[in-house]
Amino acid sequence: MNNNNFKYQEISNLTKKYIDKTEIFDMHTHLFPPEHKSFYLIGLKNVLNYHYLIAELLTSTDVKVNEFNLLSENEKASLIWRELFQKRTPVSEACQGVLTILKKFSITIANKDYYTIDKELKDKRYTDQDIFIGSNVKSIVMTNNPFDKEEWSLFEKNNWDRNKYLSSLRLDNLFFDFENSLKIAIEQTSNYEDENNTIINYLENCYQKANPVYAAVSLNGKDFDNLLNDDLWLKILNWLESKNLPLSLMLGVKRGVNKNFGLAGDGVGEIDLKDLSKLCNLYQENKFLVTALPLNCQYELTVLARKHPNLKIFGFWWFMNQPSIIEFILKMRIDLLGLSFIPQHSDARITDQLIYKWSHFKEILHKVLSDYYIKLSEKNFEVTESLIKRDISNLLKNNVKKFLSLK
Ligand code: RAT
Ligand code: ZN
Repeated sequence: MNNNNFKYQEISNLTKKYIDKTEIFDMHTHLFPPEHKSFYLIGLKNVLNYHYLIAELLTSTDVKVNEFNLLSENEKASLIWRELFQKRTPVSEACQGVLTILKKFSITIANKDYYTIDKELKDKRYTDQDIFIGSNVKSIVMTNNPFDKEEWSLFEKNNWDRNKYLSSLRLDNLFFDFENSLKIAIEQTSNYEDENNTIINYLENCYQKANPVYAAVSLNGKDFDNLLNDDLWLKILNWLESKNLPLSLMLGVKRGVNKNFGLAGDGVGEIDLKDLSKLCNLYQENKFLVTALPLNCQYELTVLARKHPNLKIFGFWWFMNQPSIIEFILKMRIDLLGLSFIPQHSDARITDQLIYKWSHFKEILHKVLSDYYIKLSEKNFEVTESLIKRDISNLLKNNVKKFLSLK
């Protein structure tokens, strides 16, 4: 090995070392603590019943959605295993995720059916804490819907770890179910003012109970119009500013592209990012976390993040979370923004998924980041161990914590 090759190998090794070692702050998940029993999801049955896999099953096999819906959760998991992992080659990102999880638990799968594998995995008796440690995730942000009473009852309990499971206020219901949202707000607040102030008073109550680190909405173009022009949203944005809470915008979803598929039936919608720029200009004291679903708006979004200091890009959302897309867009983000964005979130719905969502991403981050360091080194810029450590800490936790004003 010549001197340069030796140096490059060292850079690659150090990059890997700190990517593996750095504790992650996962800023968007759908996870809940084990104490919130009916919402806590763990184990192979749930991993296989992931809506990404259900959509794949219903579009790549002869299984009919009506028949599928009649099955028990175990029967569904067994069918998904048979159809996608035994009869077909599990190359999709969602399928490979399942394999990564099983490998992490040293479970061999050849010629085994779902029930056998499930029993072997259950025998490991692992907890959420084991998964957090195994994937090096220190804390996660949940998605908490204040307009779902049963889900929200989590905040009536005090027996769970609030430092590990942080809260975010998910406000989608205000768009698609305003009447019921208002009803809940009226029920839960004592003195009724007008509609909009009642919602704000309720959000204030929720804030006191849950201590959220941001509020969030997923939007299509039409909803974005509302956000810009609606009186209620003007009030919400002012309230968020007063609390120093960012608003997370998950842009470009089209709900119910195939309504028969339920949760697995959402797709990609339209979004005009000129509206995002308008929002950032109109509300300069508000902070916006933004991720977008359409591939064709990623470049414009990255450019906007260079123009608006109150806009922070995060993660590879949903259909964007595929290795080929991640590698390409991650490089574009670095080329335009340096290392000043939030590169990933897991979107995990089942606790075990933290394992694969993060390990798959880390593999790409290692490859991409090492290449940048090698290029810098070729230009006589000294890439030291402490620099690598600092950058990776920023990418995996500090950038997001700083934007959320967390210690
Ligand atoms: O990626 C997903 O699991 C989607 O179903 C959505 O939950 C999305 O992440 C969202 O938060 O709306
Ligand atoms: Zn999500």
